[in-house]
Amino acid sequence: MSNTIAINLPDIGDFDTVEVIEVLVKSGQVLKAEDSIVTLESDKASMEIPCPQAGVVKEVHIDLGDTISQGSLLITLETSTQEVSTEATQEVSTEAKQDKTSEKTTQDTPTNTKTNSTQTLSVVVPDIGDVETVEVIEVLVAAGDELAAEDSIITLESDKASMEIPCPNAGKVASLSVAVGDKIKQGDEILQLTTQVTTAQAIATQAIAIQTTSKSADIAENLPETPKVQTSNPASQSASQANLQSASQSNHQAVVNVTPQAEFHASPGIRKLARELGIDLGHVKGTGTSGRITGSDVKGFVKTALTTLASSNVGASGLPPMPSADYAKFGEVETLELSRINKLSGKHLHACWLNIPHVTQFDEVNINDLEDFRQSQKAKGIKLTPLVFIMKAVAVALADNPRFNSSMASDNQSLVLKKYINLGIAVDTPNGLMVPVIKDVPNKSIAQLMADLIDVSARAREGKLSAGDLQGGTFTISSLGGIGGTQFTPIINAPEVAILGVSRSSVKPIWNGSDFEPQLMLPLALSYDHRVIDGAQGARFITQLNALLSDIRGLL
Ligand code: CAO
Repeated sequence: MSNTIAINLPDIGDFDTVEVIEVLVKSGQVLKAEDSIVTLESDKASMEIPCPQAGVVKEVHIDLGDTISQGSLLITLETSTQEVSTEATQEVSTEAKQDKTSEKTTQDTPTNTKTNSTQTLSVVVPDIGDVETVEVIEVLVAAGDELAAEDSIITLESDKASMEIPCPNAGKVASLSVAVGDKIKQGDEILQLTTQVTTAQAIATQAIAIQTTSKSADIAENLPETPKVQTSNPASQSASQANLQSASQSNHQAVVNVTPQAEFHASPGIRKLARELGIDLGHVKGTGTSGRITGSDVKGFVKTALTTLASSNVGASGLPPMPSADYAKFGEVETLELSRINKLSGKHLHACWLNIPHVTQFDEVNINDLEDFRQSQKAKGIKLTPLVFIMKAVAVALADNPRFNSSMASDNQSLVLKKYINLGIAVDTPNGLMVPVIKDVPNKSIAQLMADLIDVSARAREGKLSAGDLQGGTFTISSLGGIGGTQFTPIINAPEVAILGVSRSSVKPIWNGSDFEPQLMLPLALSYDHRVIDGAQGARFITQLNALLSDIRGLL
């Protein structure tokens, strides 16, 4: 025999009215006792209302956005008050197909399910996908624990992913069959669970059987994807151990297969958590009642994503890592530990190179006049290298082109223009590259700059630079002119936006309009951040440098 009962909103505490923010059931849907019917939200909290009894939803009486209060009719539920029997199955099944002529509506409260007896069930490992055996890395329950359906019981880990296994039923843990470190597979027993067998639960089993035999289209549409339950002995009086094992397995299959991407059920708290973590819940498989997404599902999703990322062929930068090789296979090798400076500067240079869209603009400067002047000073015992003239020229060009003396604001939406000009000078030291900063360059003479350069480069090589010597730069010059090479592309020293590379000058035949003349040409390479500096601005900057260095009278 079956009844149609009304499920009303129970006492919800201090709230007079609450809003329906999610309807979790549909007409024809099979519910177990405690399955959530609706999510409600007041200005202070949100809550899910569970169904007090198992059965099949006959009609849903609420809609999204409804404002309801204690006693409001939520759903009508077809259920049975009889002991489960084959006849009962037939009877309810017939009613389900026949448009229900003899309905009896009774009021119900969340506490009126009847307890008949207890039974001990074996909870086993469900279908866990492609993996053969997995390791138990966490046992989340102990003998004697009272569990709600869907409480996580163990965490399993394969080489690809980790997953929490939910308990298919509510009950008390009678004994544990696994321990941390065990290797287990699908079908292995996890624990023994003592459950209360209620009339409602027995009916739920029957209801699944009814759905299986019914040809009704609207009921078929709501069939849970639990083929193993459907094919297991549906007419038995109480759920056998085999049935529950199947239920557990198919429950997991439902988790894998059922939830459509666009439709998912999750409480506001879980939705908020997902928003904070930037997770699209459409990709998370729900393991809660009716496929609801639980906190464990979200955590599991994140864990799996991180594990997959870590085990995938992708480095932290998002780039594929370089393959490692066994160099010793081909001959003798020696391993040389990188210096602390190598490690630090390497990390910084890598970040700069990856983060900044670099453009390098080249030019050659005729420095015949500069060289004549330099040699004349040398003859007087005054040492001046080309670099100090370059520093002076750069300071003038920076003053005229403030974008080159700027940094991108941290939100990448504006530029911080610096009203001071401090030049970082790359210095080659036995321990690696260092970049001391020579401050206030526009206000220093060529001679003073030379003295500063000698001082900082000496201290850099002796490891005697202070933290202050390395800070406050606005633009960097890297000069390899004393060593050699024709050109190179310097890496911008972020947060600066440009850098000048200087290579070794050499005498070249330059066409003067009628003849080739030997001229001393100095190669320059200007790398700039293309987010900050346009190509035309880069070309103008290097052209101005060229003019200043070709005719040094403006610098002296
Ligand atoms: N073309 C031709 N000759 C040059 C030159 C150039 N562009 N630049 C310097 N020289 C000459 C100098 O005039 C000097 O010769 P004289 O004694 O006859 O005048 C000689 O080369 C050596 O100069 P220097 O290198 O000692 O002095 P500097 O002022 O040019 O440079 C410093 C100083 C500290 C920048 C330099 O010693 C240095 O360490 N350079 C390496 C920078 C570096 O490693 N950059 C790469 C960074 S990215 O890895």
